[in-house]
Amino acid sequence: MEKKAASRIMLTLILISMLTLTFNFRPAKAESLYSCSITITPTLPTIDDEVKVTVGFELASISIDAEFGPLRQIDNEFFVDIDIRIPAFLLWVIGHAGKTYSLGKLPEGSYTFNAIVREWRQQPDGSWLPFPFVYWHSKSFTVVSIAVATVDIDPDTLNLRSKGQWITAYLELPTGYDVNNIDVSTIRLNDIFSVDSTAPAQIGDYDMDGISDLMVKFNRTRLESYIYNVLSKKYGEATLTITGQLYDGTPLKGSDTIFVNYAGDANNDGTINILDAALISAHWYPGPPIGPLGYDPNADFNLDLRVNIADVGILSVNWGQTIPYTIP
Ligand SMILES: [Ca+2]
Ligand SMILES: [Ca+2]
Ligand SMILES: [Ca+2]
Ligand SMILES: [Ca+2]
Repeated sequence: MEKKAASRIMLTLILISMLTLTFNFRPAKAESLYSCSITITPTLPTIDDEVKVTVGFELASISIDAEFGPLRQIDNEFFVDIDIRIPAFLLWVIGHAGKTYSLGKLPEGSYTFNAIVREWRQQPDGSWLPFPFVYWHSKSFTVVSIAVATVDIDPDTLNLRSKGQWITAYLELPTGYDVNNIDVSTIRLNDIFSVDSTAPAQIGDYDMDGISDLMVKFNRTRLESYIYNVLSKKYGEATLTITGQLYDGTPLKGSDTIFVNYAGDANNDGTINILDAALISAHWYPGPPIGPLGYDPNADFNLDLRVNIADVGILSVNWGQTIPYTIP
């Protein structure tokens, strides 16, 4: 232990002893020795989020032991009773990571979480005395509503042959919300991709259903590389989620599912050609005829535990193409 830290602990020990003595004689003047932290996750919860509260205690930068009671709720207030024990000597402090309470999903509104703390202080003879007051630590937070957007991503199917600079998303908002109020700079696809600024967002009604929609575009090469390399999705459905905010801070969220086919590279050399076709034939399964090398998942592009005509079809869609390159 460093000298500085040791002297800090010594100083705290002396301080605790002094306060303990003070408390024994003049309880009304004594103050809490510990600090309490209450953390709400996520910081700005929506009606769609599970709200969690983490309560922890520290004494001279050391997490301290506590007995956490059950969660109680009265209207928009949550309460927990907590007993914390402060040993006579700081070196006896038992580390404790705190406790996380789940408040579940909550309706829109303002809430307060209250930690009601009773402090037990160990006396020099080893016995425990309850501090005559309870400490009340509170944290307020707000649960906001969410505008659930209808999202249509275009195209519906992506394969290695499909060309184009962008992937387009059309967003519609439920009654009571206006797509003109969407702050386009806050829009993200799968929390990562922002809207391609070289393609201006437009408001129209592309599906002619009478509900205005906002059209935004995302860089196609980057998104394809992400689906292939990060989501490791080579064949099948991929769900893409759009999030963002209205100018008044209301979050919006919506998803669409597209179909991707980037499969066909059975030998993982980056291109789809006759070598991959040869592997399908060599691993043809279950046959007849059974391929001489038996089943191999690398040749089973749709992962249905068969290597057959369906995999040939998947390969032929992407014939002659290269797989999406990695975006750093
Ligand atoms: Ca679609
Ligand atoms: Ca529309
Ligand atoms: Ca290949
Ligand atoms: Ca297959």
